[in-house]
Amino acid sequence: MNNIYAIIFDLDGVICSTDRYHYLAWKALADRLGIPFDEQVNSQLRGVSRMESLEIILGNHSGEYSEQEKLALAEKKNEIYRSYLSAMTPGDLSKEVRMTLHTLRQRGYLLAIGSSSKNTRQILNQLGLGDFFDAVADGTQITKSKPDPEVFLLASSMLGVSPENAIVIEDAESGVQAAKAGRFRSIGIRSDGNDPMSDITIKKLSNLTEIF
Ligand code: B16
Ligand code: MG
Repeated sequence: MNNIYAIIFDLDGVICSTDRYHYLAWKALADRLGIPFDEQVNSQLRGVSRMESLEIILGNHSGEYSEQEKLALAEKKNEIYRSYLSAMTPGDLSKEVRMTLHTLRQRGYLLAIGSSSKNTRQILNQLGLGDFFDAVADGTQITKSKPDPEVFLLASSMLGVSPENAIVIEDAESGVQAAKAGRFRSIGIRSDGNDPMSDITIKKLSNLTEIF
């Protein structure tokens, strides 16, 4: 692909399957609150910050909770989520992802993470990727989560590359919107191969080695 020097990866749902753990943790919280929660609601949470996710889940019930109670609920969800994370090891990094990352590095691309997650550093460390990426931009360093482009703009500036020379790899609609808002090209990962919003759609991460 022309003039691409850097590849910025989303984390949850692209590098690892922690999106499943987010689902299970939010589901446990919603069940306790007696609020309906399913995969359809969950799909709206991809790439969205923890507090914004809570607002989406609470929906019409949002006004029934004080700000302090909401912070406690988000903390409870994070506690459940982190209990899943604690069991992760380098063995949870799929061979496909490992091979793809190493091939792209060998081919000379700069590689970065752009994630809304405040748990990014822990996840990368547990997967054995703590020192791998050339830049890591995450939820601890930004004020606006996806679909705002802040996290991707931070990643590209850390790399010293302008948005037109970088591409974003995303599984979430909010992430593809964030890429567009930051004037990045984007590749969407969809198992059905159909993502009308991204510039290119691939079915699995290893397809990147056929593009770059
Ligand atoms: P945390 P990504 C996002 O990560 C997740 O997709 C989203 O579901 C989550 O709410 C958000 O991180 C915040 O995560 O609670 O760990 O700070 O997809 O941008 O890598
Ligand atoms: Mg994601």
